[in-house]
Amino acid sequence: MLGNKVYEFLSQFTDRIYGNPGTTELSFLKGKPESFKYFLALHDGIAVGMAEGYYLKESKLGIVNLHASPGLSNAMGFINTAFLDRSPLLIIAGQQSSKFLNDEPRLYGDLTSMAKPFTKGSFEAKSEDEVIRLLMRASKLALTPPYGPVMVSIPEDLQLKEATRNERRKVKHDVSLCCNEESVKEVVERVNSHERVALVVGYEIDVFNAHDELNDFVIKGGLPVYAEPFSSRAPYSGDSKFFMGDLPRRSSEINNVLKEYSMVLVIGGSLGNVLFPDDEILKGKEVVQITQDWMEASKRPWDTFVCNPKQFLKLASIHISQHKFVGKKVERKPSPVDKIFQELSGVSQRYAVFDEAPSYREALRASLGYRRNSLFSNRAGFIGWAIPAAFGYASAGGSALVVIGDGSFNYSFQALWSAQKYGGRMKVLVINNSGYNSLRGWSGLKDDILSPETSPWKLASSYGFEAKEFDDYKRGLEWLLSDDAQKLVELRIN
Ligand SMILES: Cc1ncc(C[n+]2csc(CCOP(=O)(O)OP(=O)(O)O)c2C)c(N)n1
Repeated sequence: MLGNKVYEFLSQFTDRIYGNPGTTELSFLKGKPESFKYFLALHDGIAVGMAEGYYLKESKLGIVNLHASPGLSNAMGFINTAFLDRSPLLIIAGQQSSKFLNDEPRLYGDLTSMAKPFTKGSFEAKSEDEVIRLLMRASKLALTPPYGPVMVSIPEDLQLKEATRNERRKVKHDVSLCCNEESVKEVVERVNSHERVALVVGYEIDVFNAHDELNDFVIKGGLPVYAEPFSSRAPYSGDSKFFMGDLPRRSSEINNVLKEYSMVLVIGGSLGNVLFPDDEILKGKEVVQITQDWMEASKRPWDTFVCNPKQFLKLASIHISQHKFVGKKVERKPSPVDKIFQELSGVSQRYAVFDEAPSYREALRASLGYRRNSLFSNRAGFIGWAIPAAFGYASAGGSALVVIGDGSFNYSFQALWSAQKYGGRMKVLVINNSGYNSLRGWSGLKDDILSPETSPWKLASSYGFEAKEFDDYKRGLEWLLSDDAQKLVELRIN
């Protein structure tokens, strides 16, 4: 049966799938061997977020199962987020029976068109013999840098048929994105010809595990380091005297921070991912950008080199000359949560922190600092991601701590049901400031619309996820972190 062969194929990447099935996926479930785990999510999008968290822990292809047109369309926000996060996912959606697609029965949809804007590719099998080939194509596409989600739609009747083609080949796929040595030298010569150069680094440093190479380059060059705006993963974990902080959320503020530098070298990230694009970024300045991501590079008006940032840094360290260190730190206003987060300093040595506290991201980073593979958020500005992603991470044996606002909590707390069912070391800290504090702050509106009052700890408890509310933050954090049990603590700040 084709269904068995599909799992045989998938098992070269992973031993699990995250999903939420319906009638059109029942034939897909029939082929599943006992050894292949299926993590049930109580919402289609949440399954995608979980698969992203699994990838963040394991650096392996995350596999998702979604239900035809209702499930795929319901998951779009999460798929778009995985696309912008450059997370490699293989999304397998069930489709109605291949013989009657023309009748457009209930659950039918044009799945390939639906998924197209949010994926690197989307395909639908027309026959049982085509399925494994399409899965092969999709997994290669997902795992080619820049990584991303790819969707394959399989009509439900095909899974139960015998595929006559016998595809036993394993997928061997290596795209290392080598850097041209001459280009690296040319870039470094430009850096050496300037006295004041700022380095802006981003999430690709963590994706490619280039922290040591970056630190070496920074020390040899004596260069100040800034994190890209809204960095989604630790962009730096080196000698902190060189680290000047995270670039702000507004492009005009970024221009202000970087105005004293005559050249900016961007490695492994983006200057374009600002929340408030209120000015042209670095207009007229000499900027050179190294990224593995051709989609990112093609959007920028300055010189871009598409190659592996780890290899770039390795080669660049040979040629960089020492600059007189001059750095201007990014200023940050004190936050009412500073005292809470100071209690968390050091926690990222025990837990990967999933950040979704919109008002407090700078405060959280200031207290935790950056350590490799220990801080995750999404690049899309999407709330509802952190709890599913943290569970996906914990489901693969990682330890995860979610720091989340009460507003964001309400988008996907159903993931706590999966956490409670399947286990995994997972903690949740909810900062409850009575609704959408960030939106109140930016708008100046005190409107009721921006202040939904909820009790996240009660919602978590309803799924059997141990949860409490505390007035005393020290006691609350002590209770949360005193053992390995799954727990949620809610702290109210007003
Ligand atoms: C999917 C999605 N819907 C809506 C928004 C808009 N949004 C941004 S922040 C925010 C409020 C978040 O509230 P909370 O988590 O309590 O954080 P706070 O604003 O209080 O810091 C909303 C609704 C979004 N970013 N993503």
